[in-house]
Amino acid sequence: MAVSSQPSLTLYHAWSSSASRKVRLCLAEKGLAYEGKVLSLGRFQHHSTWYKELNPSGIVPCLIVDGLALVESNLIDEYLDEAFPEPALMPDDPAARHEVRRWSKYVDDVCLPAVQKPNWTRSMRPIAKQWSDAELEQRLAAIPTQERRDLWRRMARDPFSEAEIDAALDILEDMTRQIEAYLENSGGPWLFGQRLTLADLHAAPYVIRFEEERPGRLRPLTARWWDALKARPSWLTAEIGSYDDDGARTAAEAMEDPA
Ligand SMILES: N[C@@H](CCC(=O)N[C@@H](CS)C(=O)NCC(=O)O)C(=O)O
Repeated sequence: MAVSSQPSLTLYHAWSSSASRKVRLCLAEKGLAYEGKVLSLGRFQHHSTWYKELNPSGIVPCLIVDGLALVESNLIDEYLDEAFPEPALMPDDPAARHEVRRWSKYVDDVCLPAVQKPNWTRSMRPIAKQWSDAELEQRLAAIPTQERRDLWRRMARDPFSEAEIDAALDILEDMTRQIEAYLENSGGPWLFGQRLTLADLHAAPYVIRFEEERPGRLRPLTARWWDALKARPSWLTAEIGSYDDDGARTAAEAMEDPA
């Protein structure tokens, strides 16, 4: 529930973006009200000049707190946990806090690049393959990093092979094995025991995509954890939809570029 002293929060996000979903889940668990602004990655809104003034990396999400732009989903969620301490989404023990941060970094460093392969093949490839060479070069010039320019170039001209997508899904499967080990170790119901933490929320967007791509493969403790996560009110509030539905939704709801 929003309290009257709450600063104004505006989230620039994309419905199907895993990093955006992490922040929407955290906002929902904290019961924070915010204004959501949906960006269309297919329309390149995140690479427009006005958006790069908010987030120079040209990626989503970006949370504006009383005019200050916060970027990087892990860091945004840690900010939210510090600024709005109830309910706490980090463990009390410093070693466990370190481990949550390590997990969040692993998810961002390893699982995000992996999930992009099936995701972008589904959503961005149909758009990017239609660009002429001139249009492609013009779009690439607006992208701040070589890594992302490479990704968009691949979507336009050299799509991921089935073997590459399969290898990416293997990486996500390995993540689910690690989740099982955490649950065995902590005794559940959450990765770090009795308290739901950012570790659970940060894994969720990658588990949903793994489940969509390779259904029915979660191990027993992970399957129970997954059901419990999806049963939380935050799942509905954060509007975590199916990947394909999110695409249609974006087309209908993406914001207008500011004049
Ligand atoms: N480390 C960043 C990753 C953000 C990120 O890569 N977002 C993706 C969507 S999940 C994006 O905006 N991609 C657009 C692009 O690369 O053009 C975070 O966690 O915020």
